[in-house]
Amino acid sequence: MKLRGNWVLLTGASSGFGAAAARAFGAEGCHLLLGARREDRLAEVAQSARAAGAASVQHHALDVASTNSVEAFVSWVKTLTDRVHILINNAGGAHGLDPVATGRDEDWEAMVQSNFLGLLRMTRAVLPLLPRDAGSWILNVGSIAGHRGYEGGAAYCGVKAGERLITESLRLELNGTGIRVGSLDPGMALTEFSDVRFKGDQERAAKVYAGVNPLTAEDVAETMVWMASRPPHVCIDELILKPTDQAAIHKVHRRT
Ligand code: NDP
Ligand code: 8X3
Repeated sequence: MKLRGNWVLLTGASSGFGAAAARAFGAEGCHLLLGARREDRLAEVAQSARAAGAASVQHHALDVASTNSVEAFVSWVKTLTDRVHILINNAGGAHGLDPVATGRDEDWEAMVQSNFLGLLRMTRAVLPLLPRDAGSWILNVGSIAGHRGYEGGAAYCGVKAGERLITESLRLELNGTGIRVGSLDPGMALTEFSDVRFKGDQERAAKVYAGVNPLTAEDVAETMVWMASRPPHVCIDELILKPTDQAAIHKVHRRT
């Protein structure tokens, strides 16, 4: 289906997948509603999405870890449109790579708040705006970390596994409404993900991708557009997207 003229709401639009998705949906002629905490970055992304061909681009501060912020954001959305055809729940990320034995409350809480509760809060708030029987979408960003645990990943893997089950539960709850619900679960992708996980330690972040050809944010954004543009009777329930170099979460081919 053509996406031109659709209203697309993107969380976590200030960098990585969200920023690339703003440009990709913009190039399809969509109206864009962008949210994240860093408004200066949102303004830059908005400019590049306009240049890519978006029908309109608006942005507003959003912290998905706060119900008040989510409600304020959606009130703002309602001043611009009475419908959102595509909700992309992308905001989130990992904080730390500590084993459970030395894990920190603030890291765990940040991961639960953004990846898990943020997804629930945004979906609850936007659901009344999603058209019924019109091929609309709730597209959640999961991870291969939600399919398999790894050392140091307990909380992150846990919240991403939770994302898969929220997605499945929502699909059951919304059956018969025409609203599609799916999960896009990428593997290793070069974004600000590891900078955030390692709290700005860029050397440590760079090591994650050393000698590997990771996914790019654009690879992920292109896949979002492909999922969203399937005919209305087609729902991609779950899609795993990995770099060829990453055969499994632990099995990564490195050239160095
Ligand atoms: P980035 O760090 O580049 O982007 C994360 C985005 O999420 C930023 O726009 C950030 O904006 C936003 N965000 C984080 N917390 C909040 C919050 N509380 N409220 C609102 N926005 C928030 O990483 P990616 O683009 O890689 O990550 C996007 C999603 O993809 C995440 O859910 C991540 O877990 C997932 N993912 C990433 C993979 C990877 O290897 N890169 C692989 C698989 C999944 P701001 O800080 O301005 O609020
Ligand atoms: C990000 C992928 O493997 O770093 O979700 O957890 S991984």
